[in-house]
Amino acid sequence: MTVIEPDPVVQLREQMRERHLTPLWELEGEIMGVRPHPGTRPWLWRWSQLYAIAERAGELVPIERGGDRRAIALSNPGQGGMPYATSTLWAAVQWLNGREVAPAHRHTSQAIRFIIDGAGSYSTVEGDRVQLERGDLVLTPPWTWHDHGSDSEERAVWMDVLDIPLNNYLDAPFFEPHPDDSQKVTAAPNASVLKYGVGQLRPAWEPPSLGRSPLQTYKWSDTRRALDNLAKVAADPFDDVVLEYTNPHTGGPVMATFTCWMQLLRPGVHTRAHRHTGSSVYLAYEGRGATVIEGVRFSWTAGDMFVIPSWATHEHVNDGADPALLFSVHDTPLLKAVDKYRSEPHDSPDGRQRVTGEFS
Ligand code: GTQ
Ligand code: FE2
Repeated sequence: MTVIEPDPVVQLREQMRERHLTPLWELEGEIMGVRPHPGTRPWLWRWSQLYAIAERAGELVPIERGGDRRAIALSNPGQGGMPYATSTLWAAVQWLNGREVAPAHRHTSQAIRFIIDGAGSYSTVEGDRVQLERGDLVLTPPWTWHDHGSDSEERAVWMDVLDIPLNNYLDAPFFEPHPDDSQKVTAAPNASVLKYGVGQLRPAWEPPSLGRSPLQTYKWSDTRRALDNLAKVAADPFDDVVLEYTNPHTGGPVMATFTCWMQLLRPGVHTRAHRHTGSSVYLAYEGRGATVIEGVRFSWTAGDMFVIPSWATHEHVNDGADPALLFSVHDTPLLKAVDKYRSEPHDSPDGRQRVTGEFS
């Protein structure tokens, strides 16, 4: 009879398991990838479907305390059933019926809205009320009171983007309902636009606002003018005529964790492809075109929303006769703040990917 001694390595492994310890040598590839393999998938939501669903929710579902908003989240199929567009970004279509109020609250997730149709609606942020008009970008910095409402009979609809997934990952969420549905308006109409809307000039008695943008609303007429002016003089090989919305006092992004862009793809433009760390959410604002993501062509028309995951190679195409406009939100400031931003151009002579399929 030979007694079989238990294998000491197997024993050690068992002891580790019992003590909630894991040896790196058994999982190195999983835990320290040689390149990003995001769960987030390239995906696109069609405006016709977003609109029909939101409209139906407007008929069936009242806005009540608890949910507070009639917002419908883009739920990326690679996010394991979570209502997240990417690993850092929440994106939603929000629908407000005429005469409705979406009650005041505040949270540590920062938010922006990009207005698709304002139709007599407003948003109040920390006592500063602005009319929402198509193409406006409205900021809700962390922990600021905000409510939305309508002075007309018509519905308003817009895109929300928040850093909810990031905030939850960091175990940093706080939320508080305001005692009143509508907070008091304490500022003159469009006060922040009147005070800070000409970015190169600042009220001389005030110190610059460094942490976040003092401008609450970026009006579409200003954005459009800047875009048309830029198109006369310069463009980027990867993104064509593209503007970043900035904090006018710093030139930096509007908030800490994500940044917003408005981009004009001129007729006939086909950009070079590249990839970078960080994820993005897009709204096709006007016109039509396509974005090739990892070899798959995502054709879009106005109102469609789509996602580009981290490190996914992408290029934009406008093969039509009219300009196409894209609004987008990127978590780049976050990646840069933690020193994890990396980018590279696509390695092919013409800078384009080989198209292997079409998203459907
Ligand atoms: O409008 O305040 O899509 O608090 C998600 C959470 C919108 C909002 C969203 C929110 C809001
Ligand atoms: Fe909110």
